Amino acid sequence: MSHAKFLTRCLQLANYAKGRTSPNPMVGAVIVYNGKIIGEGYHHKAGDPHAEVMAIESVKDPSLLVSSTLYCSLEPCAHYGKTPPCSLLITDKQIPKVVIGCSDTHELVNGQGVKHLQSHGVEVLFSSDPIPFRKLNQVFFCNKERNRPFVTIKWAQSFDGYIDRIRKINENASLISSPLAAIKSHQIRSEVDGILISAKTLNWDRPSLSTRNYNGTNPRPIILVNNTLPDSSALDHLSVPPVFIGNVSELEGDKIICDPYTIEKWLPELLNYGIHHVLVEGGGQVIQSFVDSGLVDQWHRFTSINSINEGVTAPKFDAPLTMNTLGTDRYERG
Ligand code: AOF
Ligand code: ZN
Repeated sequence: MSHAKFLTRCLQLANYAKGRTSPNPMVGAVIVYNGKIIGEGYHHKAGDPHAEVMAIESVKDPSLLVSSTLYCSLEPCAHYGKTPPCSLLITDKQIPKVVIGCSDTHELVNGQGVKHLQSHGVEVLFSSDPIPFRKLNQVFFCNKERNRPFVTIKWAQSFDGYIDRIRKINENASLISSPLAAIKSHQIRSEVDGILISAKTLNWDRPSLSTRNYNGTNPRPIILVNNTLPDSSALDHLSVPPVFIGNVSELEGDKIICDPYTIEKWLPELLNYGIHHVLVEGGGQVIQSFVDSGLVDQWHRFTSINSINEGVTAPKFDAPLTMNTLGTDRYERG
């Protein structure tokens, strides 16, 4: 019997709620009797029942549960949060076997779910490959295990390695990547909770930081203030009110007052603003300082076919070469 097949179905189910479960993980569960799926469920959003509950409730003939196997993409929880513990429901229903994609490293679960199941005589197996299950909830695991938001960096560079030409303030930024890359980059924006740029980039580029080329929610702008203060007219262009970071006591609005250069000190505080995943968009120095601090979890790079001969150098980033194309650009990610 193939555990992999049913665990893959759990991943598929979990993904139905992509982008809607934060701060909770995406989780899918299936119940199998005699090699056939008799129940399925997934966690729809924080506060709603967990995947295991949805799967158990979907079974038409509950008398089969005592002879079934429950597959779930994440270790069943063991704590009373917004909902009661799934591991307790599993033992109450006398389900004899559970197959798990990966452990839940939430401090209140972290092996306690498995312990409860095993101490009640449930046979517990783990997937031989936890990676796809860890990857599914990489933001959640980063938040729980590193106590900070997951960090993605993204930039477009010319063929000869520049992210911008040399320009005067109020001259429009050069469009380096192709229109398809613009759609892709707004999709990337739609998957994060916050976009971080420096006040200098804000003043120069006057971005809206919206997802207008893609159907998605606009993330919260995060403005890193070091020497330059943000212009109020540039702030007016933003589609959502920002959070300021730095020595910013005089600025109105949400703010984290700190030394902006010690990223690891203020980054965790973004979690208090519901920012679990942050996209660092620029400028180049800000991206580089995240790279240098070892705080990059994921990256996207668009490389154009055009050279611009001089300009602002792209972040130096040691990434393996892959060759994907998007429109006329090379698109690499990792
Ligand atoms: C599961 N199955 O489908 C999910 C789990 O506040 P609560 O009660 O919703 O608990 C949230 C925590 O439960 C979350 O941080 C994570 O550790 C776990 N999520 N567990 O057994 C699920 N979504
Ligand atoms: Zn649960």
